[in-house]
Amino acid sequence: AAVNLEEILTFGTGLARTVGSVILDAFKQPKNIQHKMGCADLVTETDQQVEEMIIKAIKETYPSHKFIGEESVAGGLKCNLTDDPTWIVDPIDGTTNFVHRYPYVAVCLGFCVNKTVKLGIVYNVPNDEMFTAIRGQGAFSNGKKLAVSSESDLSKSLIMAEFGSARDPATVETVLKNMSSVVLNPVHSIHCMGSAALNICAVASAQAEAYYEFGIHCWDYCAASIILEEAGGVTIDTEGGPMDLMARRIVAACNLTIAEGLRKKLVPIHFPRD
Ligand code: LIP
Repeated sequence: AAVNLEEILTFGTGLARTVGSVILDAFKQPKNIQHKMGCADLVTETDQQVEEMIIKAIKETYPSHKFIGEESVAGGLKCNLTDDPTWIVDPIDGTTNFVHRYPYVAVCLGFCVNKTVKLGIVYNVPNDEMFTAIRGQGAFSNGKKLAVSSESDLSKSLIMAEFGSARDPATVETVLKNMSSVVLNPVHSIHCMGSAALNICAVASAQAEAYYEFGIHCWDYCAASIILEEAGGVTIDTEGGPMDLMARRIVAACNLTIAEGLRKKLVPIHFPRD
């Protein structure tokens, strides 16, 4: 069946708002926190509940579509992107923020056909900010068209980055080494918002010039990547060339000059592919 992206966007934004109200209700309540891959890799019952709601709703409306979801993969399902229409879902990007009531928490719905991201929805729940993009049609935040920063000097840039969730000393050392070589470039500053998707949306909104991270997963950057591209920005692989959705790493920037300048400062950190 032909895919109608406008119809999917209407459905997806409605779904993001519906689960957003569940997230908002839970946001201020005490949380039942569990750990996944390590002491800093958190999950709550809300992550799991919201992912189930999202998958159930998509299955009812689009029975032929496939999914990759953060909590389903954590539960043992394989991360298998095919040419079929596929939703890549992060029920709560910024789970650490959610746990600490730090108000940058997003529902991420990416939609791929032929392994290409066609549509992205990132809903910042506490701020009620809906980022959307359809390939070729621009990017929007609450309906307002987005355009990236025109800065081309890395030394005048604000960079978004994260500590990530790995806590083995060798990885942490390289994360810090990368932050140090970026800040000494120099750059104006490095900020950590605690959500890969919202970091990328900040670049799409001209609130920052670039973001990079190693160790993220496809659901953390799928939806946001098209929002940035449609706002006029670029997403590249940390080795150069186009972004690889399954490589667990990205440099996202307002333009290629900034992206390449930043990329060259980074020592790669290797994670198994999604
Ligand atoms: C998290 C990110 C965060 C990043 C972590 C993790 P989660 O996603 O968005 O910014 O540093 O590696 O992937 O677990 O909250 O969906």
